[in-house]
Amino acid sequence: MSAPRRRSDRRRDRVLVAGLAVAACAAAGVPLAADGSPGRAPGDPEPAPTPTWTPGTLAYPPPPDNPKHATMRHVDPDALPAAARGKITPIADRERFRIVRSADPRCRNGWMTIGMRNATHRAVYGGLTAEAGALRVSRPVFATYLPPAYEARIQFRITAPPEAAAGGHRLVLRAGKERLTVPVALDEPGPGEDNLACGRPVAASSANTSGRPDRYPAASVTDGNLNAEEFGVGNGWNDSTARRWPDTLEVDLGGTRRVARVVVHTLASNRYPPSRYGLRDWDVQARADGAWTTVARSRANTAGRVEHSFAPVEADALRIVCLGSNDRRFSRIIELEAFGPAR
Ligand SMILES: [Ca+2]
Repeated sequence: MSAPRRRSDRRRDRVLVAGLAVAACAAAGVPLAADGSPGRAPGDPEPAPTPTWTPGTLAYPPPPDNPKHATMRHVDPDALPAAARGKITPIADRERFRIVRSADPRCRNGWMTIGMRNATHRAVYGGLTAEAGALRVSRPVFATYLPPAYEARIQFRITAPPEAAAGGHRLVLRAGKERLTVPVALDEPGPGEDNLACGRPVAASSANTSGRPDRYPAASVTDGNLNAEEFGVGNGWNDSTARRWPDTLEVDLGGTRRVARVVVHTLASNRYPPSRYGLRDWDVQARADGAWTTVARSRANTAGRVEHSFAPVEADALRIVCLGSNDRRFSRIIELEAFGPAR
């Protein structure tokens, strides 16, 4: 029976493993990864980045000049359909896609996850292209190192410019020698489908700047951008009163509107999962004749997106009264959407 290992031995082993992983990544040309468990919460002062490696997942910290963010994960080649084996293929998280022609052009867009899969036996530097004709894509080219039996995914936005005609469009993804076509429907908004909060002015009880006023702007919660990977670089609000609640975020609807549904998107990125950094407890309130009424509540939330449906109310403003977050420190909201009744 071996003697108990001393703490200094265990620490030495951990340093050795971390050093080997960093060296292996550097040798392979892999961007070094965040471990998904930063000691610093969003809103705290920026520390020097600490590269680490988590087996099975590579999360790319967003560098200042490229806030887009990729997730890499292992796939079992034997579990893939026969047509995908031995190839580099484009992938998408849905077979068809729909965009609503909202009144505000900022919200004439939709999000999906796209990427590519390497089901060959060799590492490649893979390239994915995306094009959608009259529609705009947030990322026409995505290139990354891709080990064998890995896939890389990114959040991806398709936007309909004002001149794009309603009707059927298509998104074409190409990677390796393969092509994937995703039908995209561009529809006029039906009842309850136009986002009443889109582009409307926002007022927050406090706003965290962490030295830069454009890091966590409250106005970004109505800009139509749902990409939480851009949190800290301009998309998403973070209050400035650590460990103190309530915090409030208020959207002026610009006149009395009939509201029956509110969707709250809290922080939910690869690096900052909602179960650890997202908003946990809040009330949704609607203002009529200057008085606020609570129309919905969330308690003990751990999801990134929460949809509240309630009996329709007439309101000229909405606010989220934030009562707690999963890290017990800050309130964080990426986007707030509001819709009228469906009929
Ligand atoms: Ca936003």
